Amino acid sequence: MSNRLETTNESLMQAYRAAGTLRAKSLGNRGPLRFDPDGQLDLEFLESYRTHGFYVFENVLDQQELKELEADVHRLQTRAPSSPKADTDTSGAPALGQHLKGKNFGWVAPLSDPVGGTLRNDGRHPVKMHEPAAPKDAPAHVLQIVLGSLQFSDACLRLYGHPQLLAVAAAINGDDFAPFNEAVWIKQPRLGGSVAWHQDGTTQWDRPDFDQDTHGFNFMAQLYGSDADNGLWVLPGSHRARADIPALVEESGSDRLEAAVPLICQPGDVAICNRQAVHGSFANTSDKLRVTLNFGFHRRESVLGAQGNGIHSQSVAYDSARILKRSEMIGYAISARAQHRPEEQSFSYQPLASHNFRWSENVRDNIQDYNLLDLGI
Ligand SMILES: O=C(O)CCC(=O)C(=O)O
Repeated sequence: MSNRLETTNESLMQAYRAAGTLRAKSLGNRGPLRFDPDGQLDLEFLESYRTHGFYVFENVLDQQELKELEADVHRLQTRAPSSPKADTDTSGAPALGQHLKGKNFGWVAPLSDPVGGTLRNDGRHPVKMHEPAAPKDAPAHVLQIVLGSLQFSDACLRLYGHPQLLAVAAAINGDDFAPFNEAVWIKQPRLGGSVAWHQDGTTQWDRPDFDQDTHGFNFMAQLYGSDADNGLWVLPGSHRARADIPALVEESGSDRLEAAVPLICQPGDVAICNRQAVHGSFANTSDKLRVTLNFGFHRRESVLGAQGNGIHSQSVAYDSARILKRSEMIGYAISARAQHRPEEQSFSYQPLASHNFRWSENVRDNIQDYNLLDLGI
């Protein structure tokens, strides 16, 4: 693309970011997690979440938790393979996860969109995003996603056992909620690629009992915050039905979907985003790093008996044994958190009420490749 076109695109993006930020701030779908004196979650957020398809819980993670997550994400980046095909890290030591079956590290060419407009992931990213020119000195690839993150980071494992967030999962998906998957998204400053507009759910749209919560939701915890420059964008209210993304792009005249808004978060805020909402992120041309810790949950009835989508794990029909096995990670996470934060009231996860999953160094090997059992629908 010529320099002149690139400059025009960037100035259109600047206007879009400014307008999107104003729209995002006007939605009012944000606030702290509130509990009554008996420890019951205040459900007032639900109406706003169900209207817009996403909600930002402010100030959920304290400084200590953020520091621990930051240290682990830093270690993940330095211990990851040094490039997509490498089996050593940047220091030449065997890279993290080499012995695993799962392919957990995802790469992207700087500022590119490798998935949009292709048939990858069941074709759920139908339109390619604009790809700004990469800086001349950019590396060939940058790390964009780490999957199965709970086996690589104890801080991520403990975050997964966060009692207040698990209470939110129960409020949305029922006490017997089931896992989806976990990932660390890393949007490198001036290099991070796009994630083309998509709805996550692929398999359950035609269920007779389909509703706005059928494909579950993701928590998106922000390490450094996020905004219109580097954040995820969501099309408010788009979670109620399957969207025609090519038509939306055509109506908008570009990948700058009209009416979409960015997730505006401070460090320690945790958003919830419906997996049916149209969402995506632009290439990160800003100077700001974004790290999002994703972990999602489903209704049990959405996954029980469902055929896996084959995107996150092998496509098989999910039975209750499979769901229980994958849910063990919730048990380990609750235990890991309780040991680290003994002053906190732990979450009691109903499906494991008669089990005792105790986290210790001795069980670390048990969670290797746990994400081969991700529940993707
Ligand atoms: O955080 C991002 O940029 C992309 C996240 C996303 O698309 C997802 O979680 O489905």
